[in-house]
Amino acid sequence: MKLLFIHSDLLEFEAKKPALKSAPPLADAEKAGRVEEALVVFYTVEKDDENQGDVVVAKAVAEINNVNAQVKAPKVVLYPYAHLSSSLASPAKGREIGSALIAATRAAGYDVTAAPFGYYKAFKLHAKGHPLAELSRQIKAEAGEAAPAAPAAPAVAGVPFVSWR
Ligand code: A3G
Repeated sequence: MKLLFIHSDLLEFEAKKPALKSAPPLADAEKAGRVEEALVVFYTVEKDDENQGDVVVAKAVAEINNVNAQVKAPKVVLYPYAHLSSSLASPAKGREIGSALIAATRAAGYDVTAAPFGYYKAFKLHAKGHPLAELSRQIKAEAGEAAPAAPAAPAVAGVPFVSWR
């Protein structure tokens, strides 16, 4: 799995049209979003993740914890993005592991917005531009590796972190 983190003032997105035949229709509330003060996490599920989704998801949540321990964003956006790897998981596995990532990130205590999977989307993103506002991570499961216990999110006060501005 590849992750691209953007600590942002604002993300707006809008689903335009399905990119996959398997993309289910979206409820109105799912079609568009606007999130302020978020750690935006673009994720690509890779072929190598297909059989060890639980390990990869647990490691991804640990990376979200590591990054958010530094930037202290009050919200997380999980944004499926097929452009961070040339070795993609199948759409079905991508959706399944993406859904598990959403559930695990919520279970870790984050306020999560999930951008729709399987759609072309317009988006507007305002990155904060501080030294840690743009980071990337590559996550791999070792052969036979068991999933670690789900890590909990570090507590984030309800007040947005302001010292980078
Ligand atoms: C877009 N430009 O990328 N990992 C993450 N998302 C995936 C994957 C994958 N392996 N496969 C399909 N849309 N998708 C917008 C999703 C993702 O929403 C992608 C769309 O399906 C078409 O590939």
